[in-house]
Amino acid sequence: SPVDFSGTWEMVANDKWDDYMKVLDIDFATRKLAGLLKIRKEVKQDGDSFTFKTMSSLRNYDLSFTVGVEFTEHTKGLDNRTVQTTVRWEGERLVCEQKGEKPGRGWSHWIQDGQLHLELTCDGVVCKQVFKKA
Ligand code: VL7
Repeated sequence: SPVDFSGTWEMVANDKWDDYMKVLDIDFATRKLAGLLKIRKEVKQDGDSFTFKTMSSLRNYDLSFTVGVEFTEHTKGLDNRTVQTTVRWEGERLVCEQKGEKPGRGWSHWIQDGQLHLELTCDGVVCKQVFKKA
C-alpha cells in the first residue's frame, strides 16, 4: 500500500464518543472520565503488519495484526469482549470488522490532509475521531 499510517498522533476531535461507549455498555462513571481524555495513537506499519497503541491517562490498548488475517481480539480494559477481527484494505482505507456479540462492529482508518481519521462503529452508532501528527 502507498499509505503510511506510522507515527504518533494526538486527538483533535471526538464526535459521538459517549454514544459509542454507551452502545458498548460502558458504565456512566467510566464514560464521564473517558469523555475528558486526550487520546493518543502510536502506529507502527511495516507493509501489511501493524501495531496500534491507543493511549490515555485512564487506559492503554494495544493491537497488532496483519491485513487479511483473522484473529481473536480481546478488548481488555475496554468493554472486555472477545471478537473475531479482520482488517482489510479498501483502497487507501484500513477497514476492520469485529464479529461478535455486538452487531455492525468495526472501525476504519484513513489519512486526509495529513491527519489520521478514525470511525468507530457499533450497532448503528458512528464515533468519529481525528488526530494530528504529534
Ligand atoms: C479503542 C474504547 C470504550 C471503554 C476507557 C477509554 C480509554 C483509550 O479500537 C480502537 O482502536 C483501533 C483503531 O485505532 C486499534 O485498536 C479504539 C478505544 C475504544 C471503547 C471502552 C471506555 C474506557 C480509551 C484506550
